[in-house]
Amino acid sequence: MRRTRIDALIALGSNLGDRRSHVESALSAIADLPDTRLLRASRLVETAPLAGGEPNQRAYLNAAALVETRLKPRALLDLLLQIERDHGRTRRPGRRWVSRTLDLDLVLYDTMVLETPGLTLPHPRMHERRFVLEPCAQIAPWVRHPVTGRTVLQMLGALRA
Ligand code: A4P
Ligand code: MG
Repeated sequence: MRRTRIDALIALGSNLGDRRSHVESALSAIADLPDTRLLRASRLVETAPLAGGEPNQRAYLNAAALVETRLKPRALLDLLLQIERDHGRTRRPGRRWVSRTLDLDLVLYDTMVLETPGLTLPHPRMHERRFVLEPCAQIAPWVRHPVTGRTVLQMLGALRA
């Protein structure tokens, strides 16, 4: 056994092309990751695009997945970025919040707090995003933010207030 199993939360989003197929196929790809088991997947939720991004974007389909993994966080993120590329995701430097076939964010990796150029944990904007917290609350409402100590359900409740 290489290392202990860790629970991680992944957020999925798509607003370009066949959104449902991209998100469902990404969930299958996550289930097939090495040393990783898909524990729970949320329903797909349609959400309005964030204001401030590219104008006139289509609505997103968002979802979340809870996995148990033996992969280290950077290895897990690299495989998630590969799944994005496999689904036609392209990036143009300097452009933010543009339409995408697939976005996979590593929201939480157990209680790890990390700030490196390529990976920040927890995801720095998770607590303020309904499109992340709502699907996460379907599958893992009890999971806590390692810095604030608040559960996913409490963070979602704070947005509703
Ligand atoms: N990166 C660092 N930490 C992480 C992490 N924890 N998880 C790095 C994933 N990636 C992480 O990501 C840029 C780089 O962040 C990656 O290469 C990785 O090394 P990106 O996906 O190209 O950036 P982005 O997604 O365009 O920007 P940003 O600010 O991360 O945006 P978000 O937060 O992903 O938001 N509206 C709705 N309704 N639903 C959505 O899903 N998504 C966005 C994008 C905007 N509006 C939306 C939605
Ligand atoms: Mg992203």
